[in-house]
Amino acid sequence: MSTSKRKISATGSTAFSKLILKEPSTYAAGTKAVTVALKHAFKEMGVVKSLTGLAQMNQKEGFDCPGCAWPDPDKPSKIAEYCENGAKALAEEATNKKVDAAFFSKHSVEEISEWTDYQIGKSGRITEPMVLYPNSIHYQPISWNNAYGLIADQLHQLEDPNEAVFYTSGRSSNEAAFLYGLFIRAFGTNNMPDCSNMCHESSGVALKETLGIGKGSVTLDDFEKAEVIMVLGQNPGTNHPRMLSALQKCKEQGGKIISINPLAEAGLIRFKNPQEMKGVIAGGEALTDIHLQVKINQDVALLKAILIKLSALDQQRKDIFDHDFIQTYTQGYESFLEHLQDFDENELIKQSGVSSSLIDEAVNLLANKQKIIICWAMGLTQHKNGVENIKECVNLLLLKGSLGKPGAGTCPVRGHSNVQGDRSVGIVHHASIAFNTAVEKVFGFTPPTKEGLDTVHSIKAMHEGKAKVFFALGGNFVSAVSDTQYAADALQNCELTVQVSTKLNRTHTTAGKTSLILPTLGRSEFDTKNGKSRFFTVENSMGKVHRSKGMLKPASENLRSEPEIIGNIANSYFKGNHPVDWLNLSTDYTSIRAKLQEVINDFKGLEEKSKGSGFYLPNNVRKLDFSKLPNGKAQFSNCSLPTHHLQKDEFLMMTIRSHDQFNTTIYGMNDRYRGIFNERRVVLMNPDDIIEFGFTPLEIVDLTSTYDGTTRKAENFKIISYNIPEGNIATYFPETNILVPYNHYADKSNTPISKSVVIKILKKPT
Ligand SMILES: Nc1nc2c(c(=O)[nH]1)N[C@H]1C(S)=C(S)[C@@H](COP(=O)(O)OP(=O)(O)OC[C@H]3O[C@@H](n4cnc5c(=O)[nH]c(N)nc54)[C@H](O)[C@@H]3O)O[C@H]1N2
Ligand SMILES: Nc1nc2c(c(=O)[nH]1)N[C@H]1C(S)=C(S)[C@@H](COP(=O)(O)OP(=O)(O)OC[C@H]3O[C@@H](n4cnc5c(=O)[nH]c(N)nc54)[C@H](O)[C@@H]3O)O[C@H]1N2
Ligand SMILES: [Mo]
Repeated sequence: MSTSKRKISATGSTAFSKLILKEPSTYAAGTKAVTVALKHAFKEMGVVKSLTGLAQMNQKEGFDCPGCAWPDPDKPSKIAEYCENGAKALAEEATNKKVDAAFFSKHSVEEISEWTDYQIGKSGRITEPMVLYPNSIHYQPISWNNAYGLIADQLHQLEDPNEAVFYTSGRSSNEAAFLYGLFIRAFGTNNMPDCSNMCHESSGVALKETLGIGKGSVTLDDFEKAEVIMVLGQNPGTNHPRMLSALQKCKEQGGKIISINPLAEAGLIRFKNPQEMKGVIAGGEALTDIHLQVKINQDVALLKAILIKLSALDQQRKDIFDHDFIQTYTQGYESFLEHLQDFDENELIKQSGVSSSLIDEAVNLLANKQKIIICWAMGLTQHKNGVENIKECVNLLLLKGSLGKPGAGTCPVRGHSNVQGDRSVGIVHHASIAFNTAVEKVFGFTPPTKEGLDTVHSIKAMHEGKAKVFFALGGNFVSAVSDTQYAADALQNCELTVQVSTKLNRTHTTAGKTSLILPTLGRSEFDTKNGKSRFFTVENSMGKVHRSKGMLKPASENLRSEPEIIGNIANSYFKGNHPVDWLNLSTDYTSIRAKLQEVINDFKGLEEKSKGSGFYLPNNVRKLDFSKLPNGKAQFSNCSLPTHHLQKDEFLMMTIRSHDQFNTTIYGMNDRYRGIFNERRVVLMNPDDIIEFGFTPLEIVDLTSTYDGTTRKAENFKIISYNIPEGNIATYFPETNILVPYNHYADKSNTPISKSVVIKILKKPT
């Protein structure tokens, strides 16, 4: 099998910049956040565009923030509803820097691949369609029509539609994603790897099996009404800063917050609301009441210890658990209690790494409260037992009857701004029979039923030459997935790789023999056709669907919207020989919405209902309707403890985000709240471990991981002494993705084990 012969670096430069360390911050946001936000915005977009853009973001008639999926308040807001990192996300998209034909004739893909992700990202917005031909190392311009034709030809050459994979990253609108899924099914495959496979898939699987819907149950209002909010494995100060205002509201109403995290993340400790004078003037507000510094991947041990203690209290008092709720709505309670008896409380506590007295504090708080919300993110999902981590959280909510009432419920905090919408409208590699039947009825073709490939299996298929065309609607596949070198080889094996992108990224360099970059409009930009402006819809983390309409001048006149690109590819492929009118759908988003609501009943009335602050999609948990589950009941789960057999010199590593990045897009080189400036190649290590293993702070080391006899290596990291449990290590994603084995992932959800990678730290040869 031949691979493309280009000399591509899968990871880019491993050189250091100039590390500066300060004390970690004890609070998030404050006026500093506003200054930093504006500085980023002015630098990338200029003053006028910044002020216009930021004023429109997350407002009723404006566009949805391209950052995270945290919802906007239901009541209209006069003040700017954005955060520092939302402003950075906008600045990154609306940057004035351009990547055009001249850029590509100056820089070969071989050269670009040697740059860091930061340098690649800062090159700017792609302005015209580009093609990289076999044996060439320079992208060159191609017309849109020739690009569509090239893709159609290559797809026709495949022996089987399952030789193509179609990736989605969660920024695409509902309309784009629906049309994309439709084309992929019409083409004949379910190979739809999606960024959620690496993200909240574990949440989706766990929630669906226990509660009957793969989404959370709370709305923003519930935050004000909650008595206790637990935040596990999430760093909202950086990744969902607007969530801090919701936590603040909970506190103002007398609610309490328990955070469970190996790190004392600044955003969870104290918050100075940059939108309120009192936050600016006073020292901010304490958020977390009890911080349980759990060891990496010991959440089940910790939760079980809490549940055993609660259960003991309930035996005495009989009113700790909500027995009416358990009786009426759940199944498996007795078996669950029996299962708890298999565990030794002291062993669990020891394993969790948290002191018994702190656990007691949490237990006492939870014992007397009924309105509990549990929030979580990647710290729970990206482990081998990711699904069970979440099921254990559901157990706690079921015991307390904390579902389907105000101030209580599940809150998986989503990542990409429309990742949840993309899944709702059909980006799934195993569609239901009902969905396929509806597609057939509405569009007149029969979708394939064979389960498709998810992310990890797509990489393997490309590596083995079983998949030959890779298509991506957004994202930066090679840097986002595990096992960077393996993934780079896999992509370069392909006959054709196509990326619909806004900005230059590493995956454009790890190209197939032929490769296309199709530049698309960003969310913040005007989308017009025949002089008429178009809007699209998105779904936030709490299942609310609303409109989004770009307001800024597009980065180039030669950009196409995502639905237009998809519709034209489909039209080129089918050459009019298909029941779907692809061109009409690609230009008229209203007609996409009309079809979408016909296929998926939950979207009935989408056109009208998406106006203003939008509408909530149906959610059975909110109504305590578990009729689709076995015996019509919510399910208790008996979860086992994760096992890690570490050698004395091995550590458990979590790969996390710095404050200055959005996934693989690196906004800047600082991680302000953690006190780490101007460097990303760092290893956060417990001070006692540093001494015990004979290292010194700031020592330069290499990291290795060995799975199934294969050793992977990431070079050049500086050790930083940090408040993290012994035996645990933190590094930044994507620099250490090269150490994450592609074939080790969560049971049932197949999410890579990016938060529990077994590594060794090697001294540099002297
Ligand atoms: N600014 C910004 N916003 C973003 C993103 C971004 O990159 N930048 N990414 C978006 C996306 S796609 C997503 S999915 C979310 C990600 O949002 P997060 O999940 O908050 O992101 P991570 O940095 O991966 O942080 C994981 C947190 O879990 C903790 N953790 C790790 N392992 C464990 C564990 O075993 N147990 C527990 N209890 N905690 C653990 C870490 O210390 C860290 O605080 O944010 C979204 N929003
Ligand atoms: N080790 C490790 N790996 C991880 C994670 C981790 O915590 N640790 N997190 C995982 C998670 S949670 C996720 S969600 C994935 C993220 O994986 P991806 O979604 O694949 O990665 P992003 O970095 O968000 O993608 C950025 C690229 O998207 C393109 N883009 C931006 N906006 C648009 C748009 O509007 N339209 C189009 N077409 N393109 C656009 C730009 O070209 C940009 O370069 O990474 C996963 N990988
Ligand atoms: Mo994500």
